[in-house]
Amino acid sequence: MSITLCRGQVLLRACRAFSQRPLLQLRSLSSQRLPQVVRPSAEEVKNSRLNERNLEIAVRGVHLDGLVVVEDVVPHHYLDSLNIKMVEDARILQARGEDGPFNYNVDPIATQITSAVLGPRPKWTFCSGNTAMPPVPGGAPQRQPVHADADFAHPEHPFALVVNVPLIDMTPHNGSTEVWLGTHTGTGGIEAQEGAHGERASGRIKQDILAKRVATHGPPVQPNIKKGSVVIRDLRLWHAGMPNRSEEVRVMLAQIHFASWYRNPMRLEFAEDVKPILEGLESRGELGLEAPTNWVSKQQAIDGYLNRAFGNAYDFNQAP
Ligand SMILES: O=C(O)CCC(=O)C(=O)O
Ligand SMILES: [Fe+2]
Repeated sequence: MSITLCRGQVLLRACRAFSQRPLLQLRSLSSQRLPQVVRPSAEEVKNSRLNERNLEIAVRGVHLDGLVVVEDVVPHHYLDSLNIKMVEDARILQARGEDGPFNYNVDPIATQITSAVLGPRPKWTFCSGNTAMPPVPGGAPQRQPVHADADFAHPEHPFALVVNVPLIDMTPHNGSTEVWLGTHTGTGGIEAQEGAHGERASGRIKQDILAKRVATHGPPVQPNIKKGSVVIRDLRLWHAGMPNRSEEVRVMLAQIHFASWYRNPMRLEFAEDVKPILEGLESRGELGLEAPTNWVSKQQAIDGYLNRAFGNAYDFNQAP
């Protein structure tokens, strides 16, 4: 595990001006489908490698639900130090009224799962985070519209997986992401969406289609995700950022792993002092990823990381 200076940015939900739509009237179906959770043994955690049985469970979750949770893989001391820095940065960005970035890790178990689904050596070209800010005094907590991050004509087989790492326990109270399990396939792709790529709320799912999905499959879920977990989500899965009703800033790291054949032209941007860390991981056979990177000086990285573009300014499509 390594810590690297990253190109990404923190998305401040409080600042993201999604149009507010009435919440769906959800018909309550008796059983709510929860995500598959993998609980690795101490041995697996120590070796940073799932055994065959747990890897099968994880791969099944990703294929059938479009999402899987792996508990207890990221050491808390690492999350805590990152959280102090990122909450500080989030407050700075909130005060500026902008969206904005930070620091990162590569988790071998996450890469083991993404490689099992996407094929060997996925391409890591996006490194960022999402921050759910507590409501400002007098402000109403906001939610995002239900959307897919794949807001373009995309392959119908797995091509990209988001690796999310919450820095604190994530609950419905502090804005755990709402997920619509199983919607990554067979739901119409971009036909189900409105809001073209580049618009503020691109990829949002049409209201009538959401209502139909609830009627046939029941409501979505806001799972409790334990600190230390890694959540792997198909880029096509419907989901939404939810209001944080707590007093604590909720930061969630986000990387994207693309299949090696997927022609996404994005590149990471890291400070030069990260190079030996990635090279070290690679030489020990521990990286398991392609990481196309633009190297910048440490000063450039520090000066620029709070001024990067926000989430949907990035293009996850592939070259023709
Ligand atoms: O912060 C979250 O819970 C999800 C945010 C998200 O999906 C997005 O900004 O695209
Ligand atoms: Fe999203």
